[in-house]
Amino acid sequence: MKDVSNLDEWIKEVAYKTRPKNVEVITGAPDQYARLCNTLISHKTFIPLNQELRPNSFLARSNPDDVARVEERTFICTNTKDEAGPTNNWCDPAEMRQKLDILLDGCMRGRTMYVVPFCMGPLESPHSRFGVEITDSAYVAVSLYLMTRVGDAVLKLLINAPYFVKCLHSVGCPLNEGQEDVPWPCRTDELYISHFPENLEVISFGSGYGGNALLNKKSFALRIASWLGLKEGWLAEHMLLIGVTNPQGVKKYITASFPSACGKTNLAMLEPRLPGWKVECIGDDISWLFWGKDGTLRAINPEMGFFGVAPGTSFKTNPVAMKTISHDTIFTNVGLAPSGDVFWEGMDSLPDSGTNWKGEKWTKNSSEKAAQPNARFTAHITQCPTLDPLWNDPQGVPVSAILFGGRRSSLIPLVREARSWQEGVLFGAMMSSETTAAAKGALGALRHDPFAMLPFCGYNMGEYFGHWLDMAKEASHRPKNILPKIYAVNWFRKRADGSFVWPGFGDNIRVLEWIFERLDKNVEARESSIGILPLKSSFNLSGLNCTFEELFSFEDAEWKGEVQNMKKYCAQFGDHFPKVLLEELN
Ligand code: OXD
Ligand code: MN
Repeated sequence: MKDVSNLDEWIKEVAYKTRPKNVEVITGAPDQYARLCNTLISHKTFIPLNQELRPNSFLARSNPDDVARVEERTFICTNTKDEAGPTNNWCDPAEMRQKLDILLDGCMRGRTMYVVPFCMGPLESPHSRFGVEITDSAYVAVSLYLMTRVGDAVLKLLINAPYFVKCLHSVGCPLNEGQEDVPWPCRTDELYISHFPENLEVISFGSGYGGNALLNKKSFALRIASWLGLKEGWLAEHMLLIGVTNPQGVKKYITASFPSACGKTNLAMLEPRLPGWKVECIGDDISWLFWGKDGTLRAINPEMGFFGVAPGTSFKTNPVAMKTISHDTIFTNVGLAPSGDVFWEGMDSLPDSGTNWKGEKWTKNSSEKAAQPNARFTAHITQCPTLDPLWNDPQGVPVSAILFGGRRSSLIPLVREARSWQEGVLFGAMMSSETTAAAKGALGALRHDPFAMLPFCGYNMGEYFGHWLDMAKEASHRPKNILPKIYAVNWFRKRADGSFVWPGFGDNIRVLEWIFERLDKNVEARESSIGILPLKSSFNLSGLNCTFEELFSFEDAEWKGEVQNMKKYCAQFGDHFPKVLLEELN
């Protein structure tokens, strides 16, 4: 009962401080979801879409300043700066609490405070973890309905859980008596996304955007969970999770880690362009990896929905996503067609005119984009037509291969295999990628993004590398001493004229085909200074408009530059950087 009183006390404490007009607990009932959507329509946050074309779906337009994750306002408030490490913004927890205390004082006045009990992972799984988000945003509450397991069923289990993560969110815009609300309240001038790992607590103030406000996702399932994983011996990763079946009917599970907006959703929903292959989806963004009773490394998707990037999604690039979002979907910051349906750049066909994401008139000759480049769709995982039968299995699925990738226009070959777990960890640590619209800031700038976790690691990244290495030590004590094989991939090499060499999307199955063959020891390969590479004779490029050399050739001298660069990067971690990784790099 300790935790119930804890929860009760916390809810009362937050309500006393923030002074909402009323408090509503999310039960998980469909009629509550429908009522909240109606509330959002009446506040003009939601525009209902054409019921015939896009049933039970809505368009939300954010404040134009609140469209992406804000990394410079994201803080890891560990007791010491060293625990947060050099790649996180650190703030002393007491100092941060003092600042937030002032901002939170009365911040929910005139609004409803929603209390959302949620479970990350299958209910009844020993690998799942619980949280409660308190928020004054109905948009956040309904998004959590689609993204996460919420409500009474969760609350019953949460009561007996050893702990839960406290997630407090406010848009920071109290309403005076009689004051009319705006469709998208936010305070981007006073933004704080603050994490207190030692207290299992997140406080987010000022933004309504998904990555800053849906605290179950990046804040809990990556930042706090990575910290929990370090303490408890598991991994919380920015990874998709798929089941891949070859034409002979052999199935393997694969995870892949790419930075934000680099194709995780597309790979998770891949429709193979090779006959006889099947890819089934468990998750498109986050995986939790742990040791199964049988000694294999296993994974679950802690989430239960997609929060995907809309622009670029089409029946050509990702038909499975298009089917997933054909109904019961919340769209944020896309265009609105005269038909009452949504549209965005890169869709199969665009209307001649419509309304852009800011609610302004748009025509196909407009210089401005119809959709904000980080426009999103939010939909429940069960709407995915290629959902894997084991998506909700409490024991997770065994992982055979782990892929690390980034957006690199040169140097990095299409695929290579690590000779050992240690070299694989180095592949992850050396990831760098050209930046995308998922976070506020410059686009296309090359930055180190180890394991695609740069904005999401809740503790010192040097220690995180060590934790990955330790997973292999752990494996040696298990009944089956097997670890997944690790691969580095890059779909984004460009030619001198700026065109992509690799067709990507459904043809990425060719890379998975080679990985399958390698896992089954069916194919020879070539050792090189940067890992194991395919032989030209055994990599399937038939029917494609690119050459093996364009995809795989590299200059040792250029790679030396990459290594030097990495050495400089490692230096910032000081003693926290594992020595064995440095040896591996040398
Ligand atoms: C996301 C992100 O929203 O990585 O998944 O930014
Ligand atoms: Mn992501």
